[in-house]
Amino acid sequence: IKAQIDQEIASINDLEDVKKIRVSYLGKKGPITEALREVKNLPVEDRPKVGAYANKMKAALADQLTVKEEELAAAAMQAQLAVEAIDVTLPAEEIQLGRPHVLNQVMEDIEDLFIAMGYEVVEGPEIESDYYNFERMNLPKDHPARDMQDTFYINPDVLLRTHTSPVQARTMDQHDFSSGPLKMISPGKVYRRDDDDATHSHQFHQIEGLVVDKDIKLSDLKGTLELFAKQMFGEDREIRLRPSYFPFTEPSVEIDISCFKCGGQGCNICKGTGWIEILGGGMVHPNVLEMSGIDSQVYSGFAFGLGPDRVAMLKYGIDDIRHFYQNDLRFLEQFTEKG
Ligand code: FA5
Repeated sequence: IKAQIDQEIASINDLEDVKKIRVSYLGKKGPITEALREVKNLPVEDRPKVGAYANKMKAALADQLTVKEEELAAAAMQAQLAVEAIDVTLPAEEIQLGRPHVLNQVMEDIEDLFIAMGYEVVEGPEIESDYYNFERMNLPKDHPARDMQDTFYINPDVLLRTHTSPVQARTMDQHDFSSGPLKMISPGKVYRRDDDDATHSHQFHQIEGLVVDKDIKLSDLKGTLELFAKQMFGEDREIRLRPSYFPFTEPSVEIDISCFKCGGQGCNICKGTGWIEILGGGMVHPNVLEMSGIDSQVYSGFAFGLGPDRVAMLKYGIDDIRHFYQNDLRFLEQFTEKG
């Protein structure tokens, strides 16, 4: 047996072989265990000698197998280290760092300004019902003013929202005035069947603003937007209100911002007039308040819809809105985190 064991140990290749030898020689049915079991049947005088010899063989084999196991484990570790070796002297590959899109940066800057004025940020769905997008904005079916905002319909009752104004209705429906006035902004994507050109895109962004409380006046809207313009673009900016029409506000205004220092940043998109329209707004129409169950005799509000794409164009002197959506890295990389 000893010679056979030695031969088998010499031919071990892996841990599986070690296991097999251990089971076949040291297992319950192995020859050594068998021999030890037989000791009791031997003549008394032979028992100690045979027993001692079998035990010695058992211990020696167990030791040999343990040594083999350790050798195999060490060899496996060496092989793994060789495969996983890292050459720390190799030059590193350049990592391409991402950065926030310039439009997201501008939207966050605008949000921060309004948050500082106590506004809450609210989100609404981009896939919107006709009911919230139009009817709750005082635009019943077949109202001619629906032509101002043609959109992409998913079915006759569901569409891609044309403006962020439906979030006004959704928020007013929820608001409890016993907790204080309603002051919210709602940023997001909107969609229109507009032909793309330098200042129009079929998908663009808006930031809705809404304040409802007792005694809110048009002058509050003007003061708020003046503050916004000066903080966003600098103290020398001015705004001007032009009479306009939206079915959901009365009176309605369009608000332009001055392109200061003509010939400088933003002038090209002001088309020589010195002004660019960046938002629409007005006093919330009593019908819109009443549809949310708000008593228009007691409460009044102002609302506005701001175009951050145009704000970004003005801020950075970008002459074509389409640059924002073409993902050309040469354009996008010009804008660092802080603008
Ligand atoms: C509206 O969408 C109204 N919901 C705004 C409003 C809200 C009025 C609350 C009253 C009360 P208007 O269609 O003018 O209005 O769009 C608002 C702003 O979105 C514009 O001033 C402009 O900055 C931007 N805008 C409109 N159409 C496009 C377009 N196709 N591409 C890029 N920006 C656009």
